[in-house]
Amino acid sequence: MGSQYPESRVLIVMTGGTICMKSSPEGLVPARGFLEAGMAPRPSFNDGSKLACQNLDHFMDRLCNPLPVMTDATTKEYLRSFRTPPSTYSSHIRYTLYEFPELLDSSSISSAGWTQIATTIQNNYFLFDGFVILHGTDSLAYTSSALSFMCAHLGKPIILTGSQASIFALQSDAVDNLLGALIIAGTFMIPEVCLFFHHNLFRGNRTTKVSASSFDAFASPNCEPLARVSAMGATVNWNLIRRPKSIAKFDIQTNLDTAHVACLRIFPGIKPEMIDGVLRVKGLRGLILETFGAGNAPSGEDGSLTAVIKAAVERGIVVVNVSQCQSGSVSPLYAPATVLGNAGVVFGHDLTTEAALTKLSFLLALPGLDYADITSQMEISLRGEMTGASSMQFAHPPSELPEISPTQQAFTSLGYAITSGDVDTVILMLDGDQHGLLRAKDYADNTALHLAAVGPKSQITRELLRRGASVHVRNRASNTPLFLAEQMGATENINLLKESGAHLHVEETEKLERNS
Ligand code: ASN
Repeated sequence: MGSQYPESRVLIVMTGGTICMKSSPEGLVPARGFLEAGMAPRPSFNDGSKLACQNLDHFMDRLCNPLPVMTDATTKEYLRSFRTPPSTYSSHIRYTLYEFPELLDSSSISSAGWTQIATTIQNNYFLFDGFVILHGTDSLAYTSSALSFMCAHLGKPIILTGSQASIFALQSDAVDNLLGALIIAGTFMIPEVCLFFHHNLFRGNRTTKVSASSFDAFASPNCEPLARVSAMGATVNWNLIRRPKSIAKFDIQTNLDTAHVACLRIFPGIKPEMIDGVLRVKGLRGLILETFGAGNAPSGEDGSLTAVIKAAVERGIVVVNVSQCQSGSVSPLYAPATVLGNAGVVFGHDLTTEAALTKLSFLLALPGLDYADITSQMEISLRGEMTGASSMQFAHPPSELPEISPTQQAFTSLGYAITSGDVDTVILMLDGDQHGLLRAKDYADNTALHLAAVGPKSQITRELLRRGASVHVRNRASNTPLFLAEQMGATENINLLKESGAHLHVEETEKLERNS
């Protein structure tokens, strides 16, 4: 069935969770066949169209940069794809679903499961525009946080979601959550690990599960949602979206060291021996301490509680202070928090426990970091997981920033400077940018990077990439900046774009071959 609208491509990865569960004598358990039984029969997930590219060999031939670990199985999965009807954004989302060999209740997820998810994304990174991970809600905030640290130089959306009731239940949040995640992943170039739930798109490493039964089960208490979905469509808060700003390709760090990190909640009456017991677990390398309010803990009789913590720090254990409160931050505001700081405890600012635990596991797994490197990295934001320390105590309420639409005049001037190779003017305009010029598009949906890719100065391409311009955005003809550069033979731009993770789509390679 033909359509006037373009298609984007999304890979859905099914790890398990209530969303795919069915009843069993033991209670709800994950069930296989989600694509055929849960999605394909629903018109909102399937417009009945066939995939244009039917032949496996043909498809494999046309793949650009196939990764060596790309498996036939994954490609066959891709060929079993379905397409949504056109969205509000005048495009279809074509998707397929890869089901993990073992589907989990997410309470059993582990570092190995996170590695499996990250590896699946890496193996298929070049084939899809975005990724949706279906996962149980119990540990969803942990997995979202872990993946955010594991994915470096991410250029495409990874959206995790699940549901509180199964897609096979009469009353369920499954369709809304999955459809919302799918449309956002296939429509908006949000290069972050996100969690979509109950109409909100959150930064994954800011989330926490707040309800065991409500459909409104997740919150992101210290960070506004990145986007909200309403009857009018999605409103993206582009001012909050982080973009990779280094010229580097997408990469993953696997095997987080969760085995040597613990988490302990302080309570009135806690004894030094209890804390010491945890701190002396064989091989322990890190402890997340959930303290009262702004980071306070009892110091114990004659400072005995502080003493056991100080001794552990001296043994090289990284102890991180996070608050038991849902929102706000730990800081040396009160004496007890300062005492902990003086004992060598790291201030975790407004990190959630989930983010603190996974971040520390991530840093402990990174090769070549010593104690000082790890503690200093714990105090700074790596993936937007914490608010800057200085804005903590007297933060103004977040302003209602309107979505900034660039004036056509500003973009036209920028386009002129790019095409005439006027590096100074381009830098001046980007430095003083009030219009969202990196995302702005011309009449043919070309971004500044599309124009620079065929412009006379590769330095301009570099400046745009350094500021976070996306290499994956396509213009109206469905072409990326790399395709335009290849078409022109602009070698320096081609190299720069590839170094930043750009790759060609199957159709683009075919077009280049036809025209050569
Ligand atoms: N126990 C389920 C899980 O996390 C809960 C859910 O998905 N709503 O897998």
